[in-house]
Amino acid sequence: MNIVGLGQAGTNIAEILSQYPQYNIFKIDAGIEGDFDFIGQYGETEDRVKAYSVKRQTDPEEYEKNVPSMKSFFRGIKGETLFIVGGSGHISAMCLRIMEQIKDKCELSVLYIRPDTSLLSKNKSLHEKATYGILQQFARSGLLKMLYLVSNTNLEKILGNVPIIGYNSKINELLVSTIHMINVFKNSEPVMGKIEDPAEASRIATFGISDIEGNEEKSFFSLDRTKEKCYIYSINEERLKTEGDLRKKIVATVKAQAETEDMKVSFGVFPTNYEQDYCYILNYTSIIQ
Ligand SMILES: Nc1nc2c(ncn2[C@@H]2O[C@H](COP(=O)(O)OP(=O)(O)OP(=O)(O)O)[C@@H](O)[C@H]2O)c(=O)[nH]1
Ligand SMILES: [Mg+2]
Repeated sequence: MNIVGLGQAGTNIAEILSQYPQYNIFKIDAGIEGDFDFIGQYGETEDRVKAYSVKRQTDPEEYEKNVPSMKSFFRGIKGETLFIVGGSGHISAMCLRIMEQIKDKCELSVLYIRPDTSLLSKNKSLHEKATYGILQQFARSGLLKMLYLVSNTNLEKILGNVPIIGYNSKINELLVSTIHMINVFKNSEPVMGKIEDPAEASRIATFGISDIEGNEEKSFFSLDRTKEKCYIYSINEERLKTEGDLRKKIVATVKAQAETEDMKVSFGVFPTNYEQDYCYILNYTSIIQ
């Protein structure tokens, strides 16, 4: 899977994902690793991690006007690609023009990091709203396979108190471990259930986590009108073999959701060697947020 990270939020998250061998990483930002136009391959992970330093501009309009041809940077890119961008950053104005250069070669999804909008200046807030709106239109019209929305405010709430120094890395770690585990399980065989693909029209999504009992679902974005849901249970293999009531618990959670909220629900149960059990959740809707 390819990961394209744009701007500070995008490149930070891409960097954490680079620890896993499953991903080819493309980082794009102003002034990363020197001021060359094209840095090329570097670092321990060599050919899996590439970085592109773009010229710093003073406003979003200039970034949008000055998108270089990135043909050689993206050479050979194909298949599933996740484009990660933080809203409100000036450089995010490049995102559509960059996506245009790769959309015919790969299956493109976007992970949109929504900043705490109450902290933004008026200009940044307008810019953020525009990007947020356009990406949703793109998703709705089928130009994106999926638009994943994630809110920094929600991530912070899930973690509880997050210190100022290391704030971004803390919330990024929660996000990255969730995305990565979901990817791993999507490519594994469940011992029970099946991860269903969402309907064609459901192209706006978010992630969530919960305990195995399904007591409290914590969503990475407060999605309005979730239409489809998938529960991905990551459970210690020994417990899967020995605990008689696990099956009942899982079926009860899934049924309760399907009945009370009238939505399509699927689930998959996956054995792991981890001591701690988790439930990861995918929420989908077709409704513009
Ligand atoms: N989750 C997360 N959010 C971040 C991170 N870094 C920045 N953000 C948020 O993303 C928003 C966009 O900021 P940046 O990513 O710094 O901006 P940029 O994309 O580099 O764009 P410029 O304005 O051109 O520097 C900010 O409001 C931050 O709250 C990060 O590592 N993780
Ligand atoms: Mg920046």
